[in-house]
Amino acid sequence: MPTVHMLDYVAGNVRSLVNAIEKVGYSVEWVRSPADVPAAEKLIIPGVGHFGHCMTNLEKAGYTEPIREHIKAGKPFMGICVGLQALFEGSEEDPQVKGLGVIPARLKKFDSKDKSVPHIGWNSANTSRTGQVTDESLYGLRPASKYYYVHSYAAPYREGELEKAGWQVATARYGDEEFVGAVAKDNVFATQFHPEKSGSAGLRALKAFCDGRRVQKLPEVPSTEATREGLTRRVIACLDVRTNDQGDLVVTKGDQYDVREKDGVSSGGAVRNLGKPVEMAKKYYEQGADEVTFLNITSFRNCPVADTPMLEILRRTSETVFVPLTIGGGIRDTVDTDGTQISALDIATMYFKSGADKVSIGSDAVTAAEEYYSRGRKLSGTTAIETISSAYGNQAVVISIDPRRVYVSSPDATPHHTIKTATKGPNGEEYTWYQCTIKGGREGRDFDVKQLVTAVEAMGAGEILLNCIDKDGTNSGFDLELINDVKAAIKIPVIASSGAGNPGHFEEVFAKTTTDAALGAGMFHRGEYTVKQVKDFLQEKGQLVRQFEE
Ligand code: 1PR
Repeated sequence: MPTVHMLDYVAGNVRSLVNAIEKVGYSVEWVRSPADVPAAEKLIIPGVGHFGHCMTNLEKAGYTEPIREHIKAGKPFMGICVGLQALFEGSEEDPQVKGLGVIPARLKKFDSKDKSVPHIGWNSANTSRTGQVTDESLYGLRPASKYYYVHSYAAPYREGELEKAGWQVATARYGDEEFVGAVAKDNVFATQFHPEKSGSAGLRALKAFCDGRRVQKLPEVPSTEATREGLTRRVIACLDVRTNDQGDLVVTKGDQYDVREKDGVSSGGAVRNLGKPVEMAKKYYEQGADEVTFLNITSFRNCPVADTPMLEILRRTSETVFVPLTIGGGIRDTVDTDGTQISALDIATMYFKSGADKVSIGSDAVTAAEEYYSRGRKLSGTTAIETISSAYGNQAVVISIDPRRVYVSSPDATPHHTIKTATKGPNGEEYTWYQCTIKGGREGRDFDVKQLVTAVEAMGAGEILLNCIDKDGTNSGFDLELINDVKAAIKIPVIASSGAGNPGHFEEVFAKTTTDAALGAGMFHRGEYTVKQVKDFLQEKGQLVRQFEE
């Protein structure tokens, strides 16, 4: 296999990038010291985390000069995400830190006034923004394709500016901000999106770089409608995974978190078995799922941490599924079966190395948030949320919440934040608060969802996975009241979950709330609808979606 060189300088999920490069027919040789750079013909710099952290690491390790030399020598260079940002002069994220200065512009934070930040999801990298019809594709980028982005800082696009300096630019739009999605000039190509997480569209861009095919012919010139810019509606497939009574790891699905069969005698109350995790993840990827989430719902039971079968599931899934993978369950400081202390950060690191892009924290986040308030809203710096987000970036930390409705007759009946609800309680109560639970809904806490989300946002969480026990498995639609209430409290993106029973429920949650993504489980697992049917329905209703590309 021909090779490309990749810089090994930051923590993060480089496994997916290696898998993607291998998938397009190349093998990776690691650059482990500055002395290795001159041997590289094609050099890729991945990047995660903060701009300052990335640049300081590069500088400290002595990489900046060799990288400049590589670029100056005209050898192929590709920067990905923070690897693209490193090429700029600097960033508002860490104003005192200098970039490589190859691109004459600076990065700015997205404005969170009217939208969630970070910008997470699928957006364009469109080289024909000025409306000129072109039949050329820059490094395989297509104006109608969508690519996976996750970042809070971006280079604002100002028409003509970078072009004057000889750069070709592919753009994306988030709210009313237009920004640089990809840039290319001579031997340099850089993407703000993650090609390794962008399905076939991303693999095509990686392959074009590896093959050295800067300009290609587009198979067809797309219509203006097909090139609509903006963040697409994100549809996520979720797999609750656990070992069944025979010891096999299966995808299961509960009704209000009860995953055992209800037909008593014939099934013996066995754990519902809906299929095999790796195969099902691949099926949903091919139906167009924008992300796949695995929740280990009986995390680390009686198993040495390093042998947890979820690691193998991630390794195998990340070889064939090129969209973001989230893993949840058991992300907390723990004691291994041999008595060794193992930190939440160590566990997360194992997952990232095995192919996860994000980890999802449930029970531990509730405990950490309760402690945050008891300290007088002070950060400790030692929680799983803080340690993982400072090592891997906020975007890598999702908080999974399992709330339950607690009805009250009036807001005065509880110290908790209530909402007036259209779905009255069993005794006609008109108000409800949302109680946080831990251990998969087994234990309720004297703590409400608003307290939790505001605390975890302050602690550095990047996204909220908002379940609802009352709705889970009911096929009756999402809890729109809960979603709107949480959205109003925080700026980070929210994934609506629990209750999806048909494509109309997805359309409803996107139309009636400002949720950033929506997740389904049972309706997909039972084969009632495919992810593609959901996407087609959203598209018919005028909502912007990404369709699976071969
Ligand atoms: O507490 O950090 O170890 O994480 C445990 C994780 O496992 C949490 O994310 C928690 O939500 C999840 N979990 C624990 N027990 C269960 C259970 O079902 N018994 N599953 C469970 C949660 C909820 C959703 C589900 C949606 C959509 N599953 O992920 O997929 O509700 O379902 P639907 O579309 O079929 O309605 P920790």
